[in-house]
Amino acid sequence: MPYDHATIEPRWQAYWDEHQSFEAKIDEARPKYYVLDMFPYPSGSGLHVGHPEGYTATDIMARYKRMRGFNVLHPMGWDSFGLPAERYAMKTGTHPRDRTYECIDNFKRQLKMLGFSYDWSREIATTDPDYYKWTQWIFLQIWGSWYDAEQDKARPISELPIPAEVEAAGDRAVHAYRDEHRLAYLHDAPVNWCPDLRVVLANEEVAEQVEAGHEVIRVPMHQWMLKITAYAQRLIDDLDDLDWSPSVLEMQRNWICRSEGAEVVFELDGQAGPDAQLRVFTTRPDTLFGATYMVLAPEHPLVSTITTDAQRDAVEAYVKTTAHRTERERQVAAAEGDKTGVFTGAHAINPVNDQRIPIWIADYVLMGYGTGAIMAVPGHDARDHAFARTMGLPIVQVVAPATGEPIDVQAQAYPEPGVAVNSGLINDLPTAEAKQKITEWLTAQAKGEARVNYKLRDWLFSRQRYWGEPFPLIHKPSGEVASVGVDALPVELPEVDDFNPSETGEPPLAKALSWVELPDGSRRETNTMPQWAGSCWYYLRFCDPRNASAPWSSEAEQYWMPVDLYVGGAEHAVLHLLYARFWHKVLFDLGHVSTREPFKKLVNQGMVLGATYVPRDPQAASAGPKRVFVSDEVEEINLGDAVEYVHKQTREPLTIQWDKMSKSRGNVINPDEVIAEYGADTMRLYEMFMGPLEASAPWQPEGVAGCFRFLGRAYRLFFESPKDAEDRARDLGEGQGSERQRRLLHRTIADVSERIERMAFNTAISSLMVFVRDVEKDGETLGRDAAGIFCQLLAPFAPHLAEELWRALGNPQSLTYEPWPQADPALLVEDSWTLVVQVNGKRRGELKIPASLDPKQAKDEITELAMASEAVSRFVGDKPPKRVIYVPGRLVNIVLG
Ligand code: ANZ
Repeated sequence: MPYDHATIEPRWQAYWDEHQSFEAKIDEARPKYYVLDMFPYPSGSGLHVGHPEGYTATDIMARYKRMRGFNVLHPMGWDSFGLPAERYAMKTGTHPRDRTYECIDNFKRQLKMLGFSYDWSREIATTDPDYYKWTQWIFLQIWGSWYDAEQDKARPISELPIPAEVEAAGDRAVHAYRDEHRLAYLHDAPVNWCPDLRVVLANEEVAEQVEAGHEVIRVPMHQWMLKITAYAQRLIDDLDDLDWSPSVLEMQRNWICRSEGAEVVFELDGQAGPDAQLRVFTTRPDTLFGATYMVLAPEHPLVSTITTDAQRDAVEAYVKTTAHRTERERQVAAAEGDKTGVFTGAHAINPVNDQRIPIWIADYVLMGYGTGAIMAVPGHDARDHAFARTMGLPIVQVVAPATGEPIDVQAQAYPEPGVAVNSGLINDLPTAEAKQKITEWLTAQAKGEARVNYKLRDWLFSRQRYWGEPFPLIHKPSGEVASVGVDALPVELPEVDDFNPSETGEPPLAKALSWVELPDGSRRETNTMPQWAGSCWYYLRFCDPRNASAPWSSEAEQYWMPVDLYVGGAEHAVLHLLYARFWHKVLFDLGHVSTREPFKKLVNQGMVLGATYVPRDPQAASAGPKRVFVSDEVEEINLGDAVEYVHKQTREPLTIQWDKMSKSRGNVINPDEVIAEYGADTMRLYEMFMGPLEASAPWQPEGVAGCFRFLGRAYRLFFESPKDAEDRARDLGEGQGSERQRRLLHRTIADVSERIERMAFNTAISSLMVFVRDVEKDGETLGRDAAGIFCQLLAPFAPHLAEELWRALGNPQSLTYEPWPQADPALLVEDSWTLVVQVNGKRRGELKIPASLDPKQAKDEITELAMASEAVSRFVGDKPPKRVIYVPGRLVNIVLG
């Protein structure tokens, strides 16, 4: 009988379940290891082979660390709020909850089939009221705090100092003052509203709907915002202590994007008073003398007040058109040199030279960055240059290359640093010094100051959706916002029949009137939280998932946190990690968690790529509509050293192409099928053997079959099949076998251990493969102890088979907690002895002969090595030597004729 995964795997899965082998409990006596996967959104299509790549990697680490004596926490759960279930509800009327839990069951079944060593007793779903109760509780912590810039941390809002004049103005004023300072605040922020579909779209969804012919407009809506910008600098600084890949660290830094510069004050011409000022942020205050006009974002609050009557119609029309464009579209258009804008009719005074310069509005200036207004320096900024050329505005040179090389700023902007020219008090200064000097001057004149800006924006935290966490807030008749109180948590979602927003874009919850309207005339908040919310803190809940009185106990948090290893897709390199780090820092400031950062080490697994096929002939491929075939339509012809693909019916020659797996491309591999045919151990092994964990790699069926054959051969080292009978355990040898087998074994222990530590799993697997191959080649039966150690080494990768073989050796218990084997250093040194090589009696060199070649027994091999050595081949031609004299253990003398 061949290796029978179909009986072995369910048996061990049942065993682990029954014995709760992976249940984690706090144990101060053992070091802890917290290894976490990015938990999945349980989609309707189930798992594809891309998911288990990361999950197998973490499972290897979890199993390995347990054997190393660590107390391992390895949990799994569901990021189960989200749009697909809501869309499905709109289409079918099925409640998103029913659909979600159906999908969870399917995901769980699939994950269980793969034999991952999760502590399932800690399973959580973000949609469970027991879970989102605490998501709401954390929101209340954030809402209940302000950021103290002096202490550089969040503090309870009750500790916010209230200025005397606010205090004097009464309760309402105090209330309003607090609301302005909270880390969660209400703001009229524009959303992407699609009137046809009656949905608010996320930025990344806009393009798709516009292509489908739907109108999408930006409309202002009352939205909850989280003040993540208060944490910008800490979110940058604390990256230094993390063991994350340089590329992810870079992406985080770029997203937050710190820029240093100055804020400069321009007076409005012909007006006076503090309102008659225009503030701009610039990274190049040294170019102030070259500012020939100013630009406001169309949404800038000053636009309506400064616009002259003559320009009003044009300005209003322009403001209206830009409202239709998303910020992304505006940025893209600006980058492509598409410059539009309108003159407001107003002028400002340049503070360095009192020049009167025109004020324009244009949508390449964004309201959300800096001050929403710029001084335009067309000589040295490419965007301003393109705009000035289009609008016929003056261009002045104020920086020259330090090399003295001539430039023509009329033709092209010169954005590089250099030396200031035509710039009054900073003339001849290099850019860095010029910036500093002009900033000092501005500060002294009270016309500006040094300023740091971040691209990071506050986080738009509300969604007009049903399937999300309700906000635990109410709006009182007085207009004040209040917490429902911690005792009233969770605020559960109301039952509704209709999951569509109202025609005006009011969220679906607004229609559940009996839920919204409270007896005292207050109304519940009807937005829900974004899907990010639940994933911002699930790693904390896993520490103490059944705690009914707190989100986690400090004992559990202090024992398990931080996460030692976090593995997930690179698509979460920015937002999820940034949001989770932000929440973590707020919780840290308020004393709820004890670490500054949640995730110590982060690894992003690569993508698994799937195959589709396109015509090989480039002309056929480009003619007519694009033709792409999926593997079912294609026949593979094996040509020995190559393969060819042809269409099964038309016989057209095709070539293979690799893409990210996706249902729409038709290149998805279903893990259920792979497991049915080859088993979970093969699938796990193959996922890890495809290449380095962080690299993307194509899914190749031949590779899967190869891994299956390897496991079959490992099985054969333990079992023989007498004719027509059940498999029978082999009679194994003594101990760790011969010296040679021991050396092989200990080399394998050393290699596998070191490679697992580095998470170089593909090479760890190859060293297991080499072991099995060499044992087979030697023909020596495996020693009983060597066999046990092999099981242990195999266990992290192919745990079902490893348990089966371990049991066959007579061990009554699972090997989950067997101590990891240690390599004996003495057996790792390659022993050798020295052979002197002579030609015609003259010494010509020395050779290192491996200790495994016995000087007395291996005469033939040793003389052959000597003949092939460089020392000899230089003297010996094609002719065979006359005589070869071998003195065992000492020398070989080649006598030529
Ligand atoms: C004058 C200037 C001269 C600028 C020059 C650059 C080069 P970063 O580095 O990305 O922070 N800017 C400021 N606010 C803006 C807004 N809301 N929308 C569009 N552009 C804005 O960019 C800062 C620079 O981007 C600022 O420095 C400003 O242009 C522009 F030779 O001011 B600069």
